[in-house]
Amino acid sequence: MQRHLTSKEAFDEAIRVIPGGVNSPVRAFRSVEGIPPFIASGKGAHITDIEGNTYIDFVASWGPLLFGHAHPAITEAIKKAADNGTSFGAPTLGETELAQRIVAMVPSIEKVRLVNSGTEATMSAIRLARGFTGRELIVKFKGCYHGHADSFLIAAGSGAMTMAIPDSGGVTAGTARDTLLARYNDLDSVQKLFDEHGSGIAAVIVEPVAGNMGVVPPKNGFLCGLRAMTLSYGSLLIFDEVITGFRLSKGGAQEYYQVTPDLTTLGKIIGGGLPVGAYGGKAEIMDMVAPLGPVYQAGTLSGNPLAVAAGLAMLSLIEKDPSLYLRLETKAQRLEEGMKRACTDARVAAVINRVGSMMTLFFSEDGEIFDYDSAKTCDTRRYARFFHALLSHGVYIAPSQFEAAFVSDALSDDDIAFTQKTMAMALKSVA
Ligand code: KE4
Repeated sequence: MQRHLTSKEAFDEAIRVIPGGVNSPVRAFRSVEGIPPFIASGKGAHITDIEGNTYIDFVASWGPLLFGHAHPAITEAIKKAADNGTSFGAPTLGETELAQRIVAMVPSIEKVRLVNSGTEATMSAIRLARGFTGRELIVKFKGCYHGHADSFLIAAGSGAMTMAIPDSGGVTAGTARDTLLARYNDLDSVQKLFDEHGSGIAAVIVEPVAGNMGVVPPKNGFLCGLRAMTLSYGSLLIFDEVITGFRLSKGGAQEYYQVTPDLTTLGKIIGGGLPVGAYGGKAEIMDMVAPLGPVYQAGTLSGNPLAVAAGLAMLSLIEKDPSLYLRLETKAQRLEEGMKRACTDARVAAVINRVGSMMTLFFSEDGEIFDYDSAKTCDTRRYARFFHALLSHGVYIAPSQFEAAFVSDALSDDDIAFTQKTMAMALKSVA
């Protein structure tokens, strides 16, 4: 029986039994304050909360929903799979087909292992890099977020940055010691680490387009510089494409920028909204993974038939739609241009970073946001006011300055026009 609660009542109830009332911190609206709407349903580019309010959704479950909510091809595939059983803990044909499709679409991947989240993918990828190279140190970039495995919660982005706990409690000094920090878009900071630790560095892991300090694109030469440096020191280059995979192009950021990593981690879009992650790369490296090799990794629900069915439906939608990325680019470009005009009209100092269908409006006077330190100069209080002005008028963007807004193919011309009008109003209200 459907209970008629307000989101406030629902949140109060959730808080009594779930830490912070949410199952992932960024959903709690801590940095923008206020009560998070409890969502009842989604369809296309729109979501509806339990009070019946509707929103144009630019969070899109933080990236998976390239075609919007409840796409019929995806929901039908899940329903059909469910009728045959939800999990077997044994190999299924669907897993092989999904792996074959990923191998065919992602340039660097010759073999791939399916897991259940982006975090599982990245933590397995660095364990594999350590096992393959026999080295212990990992390089990550301040402000990049690779999920919540201990090795990554050092100067982490996304919710850790939002909550001002980039170095999480509970991560041991020993673990932190094996994670070296560099500055995004600063090859010299990476060179310095290689000069000092070169022969001990197993891998450099990077978001090829950072999405977790807000969207920060790689500067010209940054990614190919990392490729050259890791090759010269015998370290692996890991592209964390949990966000960018299948979002920036069929082959993700590595195809978009023509830089081929040794390992790639995937998530979000490949599950079509269900829990799927994956890590893959050269067969020579992947063959080190159990049961073939000595690097252990496992998962009860890895390759789950429902999640695989959703992923196969999602990749089919992508593969049979040659104009998809052009449409996404056109929609996102129109939004960006509208936002720029509205910032000028409202005389609000802002920086808009966009790559394809992922973007962030930064409230910064600095003119350029290119790494963690520049992102941290943003006026998060003004962002919070902007966020609520939009939310109260039916536009739902990320409840944090340090996240991305995602454009889905379900966004209509009317949605874009409404969003531009609402953003213009919201920017005037925070000027
Ligand atoms: P998950 O474990 O949350 O599936 O994936 C971790 C992850 C790994 N790599 C990148 C580049 C990621 O962006 C993520 C997760 N992204 C965040 C949003 N920026 C998930 C949202 C949340 O934490 O609730």
